[in-house]
Amino acid sequence: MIFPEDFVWGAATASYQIEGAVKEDGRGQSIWDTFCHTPGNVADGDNGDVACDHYHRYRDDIGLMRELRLGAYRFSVAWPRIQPDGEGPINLRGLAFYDRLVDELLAAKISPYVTLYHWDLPQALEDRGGWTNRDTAYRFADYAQAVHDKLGDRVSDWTTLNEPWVAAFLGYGNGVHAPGRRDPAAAMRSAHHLMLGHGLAARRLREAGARSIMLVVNSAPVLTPAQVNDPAAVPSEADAAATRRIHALLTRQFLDPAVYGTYPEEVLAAAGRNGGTDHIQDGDLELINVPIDLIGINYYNPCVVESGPGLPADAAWPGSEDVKFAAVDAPTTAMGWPIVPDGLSRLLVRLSEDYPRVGLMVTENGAAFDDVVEGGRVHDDDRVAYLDGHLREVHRAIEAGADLRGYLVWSLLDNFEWAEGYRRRFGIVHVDYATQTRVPKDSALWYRDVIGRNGL
Ligand code: IFM
Repeated sequence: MIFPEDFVWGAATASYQIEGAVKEDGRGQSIWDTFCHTPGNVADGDNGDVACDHYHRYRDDIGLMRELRLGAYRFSVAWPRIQPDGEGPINLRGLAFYDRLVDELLAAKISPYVTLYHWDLPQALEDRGGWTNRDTAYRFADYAQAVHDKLGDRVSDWTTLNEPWVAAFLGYGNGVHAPGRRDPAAAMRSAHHLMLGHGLAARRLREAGARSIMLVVNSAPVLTPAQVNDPAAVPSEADAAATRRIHALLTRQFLDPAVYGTYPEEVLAAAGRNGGTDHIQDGDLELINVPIDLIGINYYNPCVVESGPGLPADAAWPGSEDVKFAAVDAPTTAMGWPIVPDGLSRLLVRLSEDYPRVGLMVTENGAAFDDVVEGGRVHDDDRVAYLDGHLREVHRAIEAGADLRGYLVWSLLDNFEWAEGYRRRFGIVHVDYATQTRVPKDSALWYRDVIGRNGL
């Protein structure tokens, strides 16, 4: 099973999950610092103060990437390192870290894929309303420009936002993520302002000469329980309407405005029932609709729903009244997420049909398992099986015609898994947090060989 010649193989991380050094070189406070240091928000009271200490160990980590033959490394820039208060003067010492990181990657022949926003909003901006405040979108564009000014001569692959659904709906809707707000109207507003920020930043990046611009979404095929095991199953009209509505809230809410300059009617109706649509101003959709080169897909499991007459909306899903979120009959990862590899090919084929002019990249895929180190090794056969199963589906989607450019495993390192703290390990490289020792798991060695063969 061989992949296209120029297929991109790599791994992904995010700033707050691995860097640590939260008080170094002038970094300002982020909403995740505040959230973690508020008791009760994160499992075991964990926080990102030290994380994988990547801020100091990045050279060794790039050495590991080289040993694993990665062709690409997707990382995010911490906005509070660049602008401690979210606006105003650039903190050159913070920017210098990413400058060194990029140079080191290029020296190792690893392409940097830079994500500008992976959730660590400067706290100073949150104090003024965060993403519920329209001004944050404009501040984001300024910050994007500043990062591009410094790195744009060497970085060609740019991502504006990572998973705006999560930032808006877990951050402002059900409060499981920072800033921990629980307000459906705030979540809907935030989702729009994130997209406005995407459009404003994408335009600046384009004008500054960025070669490739990507928007990354956490997407999933939205299926009825019967469709999980039988793609040919025909749902009732009520169940089909439930899947359409949740697909609109999860995926089309972000990709339709970016690619087509429109919002699905289900999204406008959800906003209408949750605070109204006044925050969507005339001309906003034109600002959001800037041509992008790639859609990044973070896939972990399908979303399974059916009609649930009378049920209230889930706090993370304003507009999901009368929908039942159903369990899936499948083995699960340590996160409790069902393992359904063919959900990935079904998703990729669907997105390539819905957005045919934009290329696709799997920007995250992977799994947490309860790994143990035995005699200096981690025999994570469950993760190898997970990755193998999903890569077969990636190949299948390419054969079916999807314009898929690459695959990035989540994650390079075990890291800070947000509200789950450090107890969930997604890395292909094990991290002993007490000593910061890295041990490539069997999955890392397997992945290295997949990359070497360009196939399975
Ligand atoms: O760790 C996260 C990542 O930050 C965003 N996508 C999902 C991963 C696993 O939960």
